[in-house]
Amino acid sequence: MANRYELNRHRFLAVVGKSAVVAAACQPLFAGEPALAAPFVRQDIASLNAASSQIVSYAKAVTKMQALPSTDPTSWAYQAAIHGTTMSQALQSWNTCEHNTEWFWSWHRMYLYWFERIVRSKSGDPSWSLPFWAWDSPSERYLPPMFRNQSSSLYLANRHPNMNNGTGSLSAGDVDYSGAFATSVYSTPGQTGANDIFQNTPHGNVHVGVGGLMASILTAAQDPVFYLHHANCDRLWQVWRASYGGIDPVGDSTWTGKSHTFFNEKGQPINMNACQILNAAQQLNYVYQNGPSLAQESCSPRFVCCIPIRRFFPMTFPPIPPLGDNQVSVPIPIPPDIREQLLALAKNPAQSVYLQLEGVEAARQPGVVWETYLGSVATTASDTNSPSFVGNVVLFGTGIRDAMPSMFRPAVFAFKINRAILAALGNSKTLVVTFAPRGILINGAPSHPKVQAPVQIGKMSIVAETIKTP
Ligand SMILES: [Cu+2]
Repeated sequence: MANRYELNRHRFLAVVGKSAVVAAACQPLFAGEPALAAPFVRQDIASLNAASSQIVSYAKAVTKMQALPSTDPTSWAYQAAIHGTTMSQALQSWNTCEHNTEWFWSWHRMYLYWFERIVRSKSGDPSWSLPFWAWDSPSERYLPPMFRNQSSSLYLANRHPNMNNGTGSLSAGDVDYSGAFATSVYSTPGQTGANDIFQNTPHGNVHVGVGGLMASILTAAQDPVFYLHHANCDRLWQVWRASYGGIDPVGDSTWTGKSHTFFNEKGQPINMNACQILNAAQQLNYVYQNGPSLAQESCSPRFVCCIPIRRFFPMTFPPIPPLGDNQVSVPIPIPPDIREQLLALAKNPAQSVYLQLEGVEAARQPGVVWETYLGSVATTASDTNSPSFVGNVVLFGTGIRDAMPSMFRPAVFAFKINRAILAALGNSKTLVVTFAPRGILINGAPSHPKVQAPVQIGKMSIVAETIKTP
């Protein structure tokens, strides 16, 4: 089984320039296949309806795949088990999803690519492409209606009932990817890269918000909407790259060298590495509707790695009570000299100051997320637009004891707090961290479902990080 939880093997991978050269290692997968037609366009689900061929063909393929035995690599059960499964057998590639590793974005791109080819084949629709659920758009926070139609194979009873009945929606804070996109660094050991932060918010929040099977890594990929959620995560990877000049962290031999195994539409195993998927349009022959156009990226070893300079502030942090049904606020006294340093660092765009939480875990999926605020006083109202909102404590890929117990490791969160420090510390000698549990929005208002399992936070710290490039 792949060692998918190699926390210590995260690399510092930075976006460093725009001199794209297509290296020999980045040949399209299609070499030897007939010449490619125009790329497939993955469409926004909001531009489709129940009669669209993308929806009709998907539903048809799901039905066909669900009828196949779980030992068939092209079956619904087998495909879902590649991500995670509660079944006790260990067939090839089962339980190999990458979460809270540097391969999160790259592994899921490969996974969707082969899934899409299998669906195209099973549906008999050669033009089929996987739609994406653009939950980041304010008009798409509800579960897409085609997935709520009980007579469709795209419906699944095992979801949050309000998501299924159309009254439940994700909140703006659930899908706020500004924290992840604030950095041009791909992945770091302290989990401060875009790939790292994105896995929690928005990615994890959408899993928890849809609820039911989607809320556990062992069962998430059994929900047909999983693949549309991840298509949006994949699209946002492109958006992030485009926002920093269109290039990617390549050349790191650990990241590019790791091989993952999937199956093609004939059920044959295919090995892939990150060099083969970096350029979706050129190598995988798909683009996103209204997606950013990207410079081609190569896997040449030209990337400049960077040295993280991390500095922990010696302060006394009070113990954090377990996070349960009630809001928890923790005051942190800030010594005068550290206060001056933090204010100076927070103003410096080259410095990132993080509130770091380590050893975060729960016995099972809590079923809520904790909006996290940092201010001069405890936060009393949910306002994820306020400068004191720093992120969400959300458990999905790590930190849940009953999901993959043999592979368990606690979750780590790094919330960038530059803005919050400037807003809070000017007139205060204390910073107050507030954890406020929130469910999805129901009829537009925050809900407060019972927390299914309290969350323990082992350690809190404040750390400043500079990325030094040679
Ligand atoms: Cu996911």
